[in-house]
Amino acid sequence: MYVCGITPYDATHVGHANTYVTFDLINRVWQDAGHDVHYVQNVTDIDDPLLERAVATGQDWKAIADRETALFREDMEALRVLPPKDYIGAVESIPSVAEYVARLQAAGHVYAVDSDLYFSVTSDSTFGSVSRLSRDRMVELFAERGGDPERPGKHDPLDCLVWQSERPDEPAWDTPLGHGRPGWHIECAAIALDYLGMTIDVQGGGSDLAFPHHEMSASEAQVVTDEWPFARHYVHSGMVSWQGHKMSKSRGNLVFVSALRHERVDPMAIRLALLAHHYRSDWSWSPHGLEGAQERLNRWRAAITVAQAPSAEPTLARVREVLADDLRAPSALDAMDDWAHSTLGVAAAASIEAGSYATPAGPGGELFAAIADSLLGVRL
Ligand code: 5CA
Ligand code: ZN
Repeated sequence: MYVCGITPYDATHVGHANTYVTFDLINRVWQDAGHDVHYVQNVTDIDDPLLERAVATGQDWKAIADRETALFREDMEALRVLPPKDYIGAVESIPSVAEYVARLQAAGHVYAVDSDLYFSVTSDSTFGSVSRLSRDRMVELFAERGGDPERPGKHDPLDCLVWQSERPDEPAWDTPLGHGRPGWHIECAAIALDYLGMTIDVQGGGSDLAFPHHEMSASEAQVVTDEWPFARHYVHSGMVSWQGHKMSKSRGNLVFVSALRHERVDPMAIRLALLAHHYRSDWSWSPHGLEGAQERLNRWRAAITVAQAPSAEPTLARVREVLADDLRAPSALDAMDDWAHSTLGVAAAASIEAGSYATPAGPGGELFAAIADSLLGVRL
């Protein structure tokens, strides 16, 4: 599984967290089923937004990337997101990217516009099969999401940049392609090919990456290897909004995971607030949802301390069943609630204080805590 990582120019918000918790759930479900999961994630530690933030704040782009990447890893650890086996930066991948671009160029699939290099999307006869959008919609989204359909000299408006020659006051690396830096999509194609190879089971990210990012990466990988498909499944998690708009660093309507942690919000409550939504749905963050998640966490923690708790075996079977069915996390939480509810009784559940980690008092509680921990990533 290859999951697109952050561009580290600002802190991790709950939208990002929702995406990484989604893929963490896939990782956990696979591991629970006995698979040996090879999980790879990149970090886009050089790209336009990072350089723009550096200019705007007078900081060094590398210092921003290092700081925000470290904070992301801390946030993920707090949310109990299992780390990928390989966590790879764009900068360290530049020699490899340059090699793939050179191979594409030698085979006639890359051409120059001024001194920048572009990938011809028509060289992949299956181009468009990831996002399945109309051409008009593709052109529209390409312009919105970092592409340059209008640039003169391109053979097709959708052709994407694979190598950008050095610009004044911007970092550049010396490669056989010249002095410059990689385009975005080829970064993920190269890292996925280097660490996983063709064909991966899941290429993942938020739904805003379906086009152009995953479409372009897949085409580049397919053309350079002459194999198909790049991924068996493209899995896209829904967008989390706040104040009426998709949470985005460029708009600034953000709820940061680190800010919630500083307010002493239990990261396990944040995780439960995310898991209460099916991964493909778009939804709006709300303090109310977080309160509900904290109450649920309190109930579960209280329930495992009940000595005479019933067996949680049927709960385990149910949680496995609903997660195997299109990753229905909300139904998994319902199944957990049923056990907690019958263990506690409604009246007692209402009066539980927020607490820290609870200790199971019997075998029912022990199994319940183990399901929460290993399958859902929620430590009770
Ligand atoms: N570095 C690239 C991927 S190679 C990138 O898209 N970085 S990002 O920092 O902009 O986003 C990181 C991940 O969070 C992506 O999978 C993106 O789809 C997801 N994401 C961004 N905003 C939201 C949001 N509001 N809700 C849910 N997921 C989001
Ligand atoms: Zn990516």
